[in-house]
Amino acid sequence: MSETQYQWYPGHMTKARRMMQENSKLVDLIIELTDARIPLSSRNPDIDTMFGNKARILVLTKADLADPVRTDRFVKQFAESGITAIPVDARTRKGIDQIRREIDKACAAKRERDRKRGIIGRPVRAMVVGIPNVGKSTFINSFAGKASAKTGNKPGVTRGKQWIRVSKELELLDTPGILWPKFEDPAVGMRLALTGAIRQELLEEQELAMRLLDYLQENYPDLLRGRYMPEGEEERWTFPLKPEMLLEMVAQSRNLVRAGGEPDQMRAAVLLLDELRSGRIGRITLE
Ligand SMILES: Nc1nc2c(ncn2[C@@H]2O[C@H](COP(=O)(O)OP(=O)(O)OP(=O)(O)O)[C@@H](O)[C@H]2O)c(=O)[nH]1
Ligand SMILES: [Mg+2]
Repeated sequence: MSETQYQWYPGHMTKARRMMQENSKLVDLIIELTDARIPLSSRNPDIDTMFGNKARILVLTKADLADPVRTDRFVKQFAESGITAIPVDARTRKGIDQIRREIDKACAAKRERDRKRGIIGRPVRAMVVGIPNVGKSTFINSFAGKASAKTGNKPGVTRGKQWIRVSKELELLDTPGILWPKFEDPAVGMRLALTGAIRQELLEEQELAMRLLDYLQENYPDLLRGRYMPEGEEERWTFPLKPEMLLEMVAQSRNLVRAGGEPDQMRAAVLLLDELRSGRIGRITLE
């Protein structure tokens, strides 16, 4: 996979970025969402320059899909560098209460300033930012306890800005997902494609699937075997295998064959990527 494939930056993201910077002065806090499966690769390096030293909290979304052991490790690593990172599972609302407390903590100074100036009851305003499809709108909905923001399992669902009033004390600004113009490390682009932050059509499925299989063989061999080992053929498919062979193994395990009996790598790749994204292979962290 060549690096140039990831050098792109759609115009609507430039627009979104401008809108976010303009709204920066209206908010007390930035809630930065990252994907728990790729907590480093899903952090937009531009956020620092966009919002300077505005109060910020870090949320790791889709924790239900990530490897819990690695999530714990990342939370500790972030804590060591002074960042409170909170894993959430929007489906069960796990983590939401802790975020509420962190918002209160992060805004305590602001409330005190307001109080001294005689301003009472002004709500805290927070901007929710993150890469496409990371779960910003879903997060806001689970926070608000109602479906106020439009969500969908593809990048680019939210296009404009939308304020959502969570309570008398809190208002959240939903924003469109943005990326950054160039991925210095091509592996970052690959991880963003695997988790669904970049539209699939932009990438070659088979190549992506083989990279994934190689990673799974190295990091989660039991999950890989458990789901895709053709019955009674453990001896033929002894790890380590080349990525091409792993894809063939997936094809065979699901009887995906082309006319003539050759394994259908293309369909195997699509199936594998789909099963990864939906969590059916297991709880997997990709870095
Ligand atoms: N498993 C799981 N899925 C989630 C979670 N949060 C969000 N999703 C799913 O992720 C997909 C994207 O969610 P959205 O809330 O639309 O993401 P977004 O960040 O607003 O996306 P854009 O507006 O396109 O930038 C949806 O299919 C959600 O159901 C979570 O905690 N766990
Ligand atoms: Mg959205």
